[in-house]
Amino acid sequence: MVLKKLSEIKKLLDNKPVKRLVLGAAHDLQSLGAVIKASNDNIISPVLIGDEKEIRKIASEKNYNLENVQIIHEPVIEKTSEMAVKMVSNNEADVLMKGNVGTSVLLIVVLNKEWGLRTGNLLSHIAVFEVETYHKLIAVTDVAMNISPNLKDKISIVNNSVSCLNMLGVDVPKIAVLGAVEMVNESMQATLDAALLSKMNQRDQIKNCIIDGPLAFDNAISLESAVHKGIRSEVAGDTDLLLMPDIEVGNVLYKSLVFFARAKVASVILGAAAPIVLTSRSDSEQARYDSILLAAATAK
Ligand code: COD
Repeated sequence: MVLKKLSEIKKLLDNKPVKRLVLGAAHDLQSLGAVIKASNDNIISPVLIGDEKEIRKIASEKNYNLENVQIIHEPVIEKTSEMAVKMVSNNEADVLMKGNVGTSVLLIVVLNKEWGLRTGNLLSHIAVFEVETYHKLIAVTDVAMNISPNLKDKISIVNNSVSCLNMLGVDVPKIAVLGAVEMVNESMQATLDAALLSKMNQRDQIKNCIIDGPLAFDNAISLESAVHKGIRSEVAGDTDLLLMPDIEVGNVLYKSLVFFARAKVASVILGAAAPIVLTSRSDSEQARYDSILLAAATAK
């Protein structure tokens, strides 16, 4: 199955149980809007943790109905992340969502050794884009969690992403490992990692996907561009997942797609005990709603 639009993820949730989502630091206009919409659409049943007065103020300004929404009053923002994470580790929630709190603040709480959401896997971020000029959804990783992944980390990031894409109906994802060039250059670590990942995939050390790299961005997404450069590749022009060299490149691509290309995006942290919706401050309410869809589709 090939999905072209993020809204199609909703179909994957038909006949599946409604997921319990906990939103920490819930006094956040856009997150609250997305959560209420997803609740009204029967995708999630939400629990909001935060300053109840603030939450109700936003809701009344926006005319949100909080009648069927559980609110846990906690005015100290720092405590809300801990409470939300503990709800997930106690199996009282299926999805964690970041509200009005910094990304690294929440991630540090998630990684707490005693009661955090570690599973022994590397946690990684995936962003799934709907770009008008591309023929299917395309995912990008890691643009928000792992700062400078090494080869071992990249293998884990690939495995996390493959499981996520499988749940979106992509059985054998095509993965382009990006570099600045498509030739191996011993001075560019990204090209060395890409070549190793491709060979490991050929030898079945990394399974259930087709990996090619190094590929430059243009050959990864355009067959014409690959042919023009004489590159023979099963992945070129039909990529499902772009594996980024590091967080800087990934984050710039993410923002370029959203702001220049007006792409829609859904994103989630994978590899933890439950999916984590971790949108950034500049993400729209729609992006937050689509991220909830993605998290619900990938939750156990
Ligand atoms: N998966 C599993 N465990 C991890 C991961 C991971 N991805 N990252 C760190 N850990 C574990 C380590 O094994 C260690 O036990 C502990 O957590 C601390 O590790 P450090 O010291 O390397 O990590 P921290 O605490 O300094 O930072 C972890 C963050 C995730 C907070 C850090 O990597 C970070 O700030 N990432 C970028 C977040 C960000 O600013 N994104 C914004 C983009 S919008």
